[in-house]
Amino acid sequence: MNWKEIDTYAKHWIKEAGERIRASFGLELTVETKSNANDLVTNMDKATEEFFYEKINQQFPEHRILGEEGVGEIIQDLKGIVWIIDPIDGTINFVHQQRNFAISIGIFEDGVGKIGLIYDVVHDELYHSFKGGGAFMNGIRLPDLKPVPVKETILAINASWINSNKLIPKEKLIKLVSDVRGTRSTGSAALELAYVAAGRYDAYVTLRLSPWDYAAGLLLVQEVGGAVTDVYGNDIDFLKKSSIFASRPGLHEEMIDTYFKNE
Ligand code: 2AM
Ligand code: CA
Repeated sequence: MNWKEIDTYAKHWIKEAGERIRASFGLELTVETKSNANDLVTNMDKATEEFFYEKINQQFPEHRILGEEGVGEIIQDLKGIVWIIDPIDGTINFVHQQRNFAISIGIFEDGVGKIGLIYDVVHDELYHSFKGGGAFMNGIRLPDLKPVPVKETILAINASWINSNKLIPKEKLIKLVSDVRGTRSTGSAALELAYVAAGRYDAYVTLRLSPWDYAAGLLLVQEVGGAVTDVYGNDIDFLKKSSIFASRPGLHEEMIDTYFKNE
């Protein structure tokens, strides 16, 4: 398998897709809802996923695609090469802000993550990782993550999880947000994970994400020595929805034991 070639095409296509999204800002957007009134999808989500499908299918017909908008075939295993794609992660931000969204692509071989790509379209920042080869932002290598104590942590968390969730007692999350130095919420899981990889956030916790939201970000964070599991410390199954906890090394165990595990 020529991974250098796959990597070059993937980077080229993600930039081209971003260019198309930027060009769409002047045009009228069609917004529809999916599972609920806050679950948005636009014509650009669909067009962008179709763009990747056509490019990948033409260049690498044996590769498969697991995409949020369901353009590829139904995927029930990760045999061979699978591209896990979120054409626009942070669709609410895309619709309301025209920023703080990203294209997210994780490329896997027989279930092993090889390439992670997250493109912050508006800021023209491309986060990229290659298994064993490091992680980069616009070609600049991201240094390995060093531990920080909880009291110095910038934690990315969406406030709605503190209000109600099925996995962690509310009181524990309230204690966590008061113990850390500060909390942030960006509204794009892919960007939040990219920021953990870049050291801008020290940890990110969320209680329900789909594979296309976290696949690329998980690879980026792991490539710089960070840890990514579910909130109880279990490995992630890339075919399932999951809670996600990503953080600097060291911090991971402490936060799970103190704030997430049910006694
Ligand atoms: P999306 O914009 O691609 O839908 C927002 O906090 C983050 O969570 C975004 O990355 C968003 O992805 C994702 N998200 C929103 N609703 C979700 C749901 N019901 N299940 C899984 N992920 C969701
Ligand atoms: Ca999406």
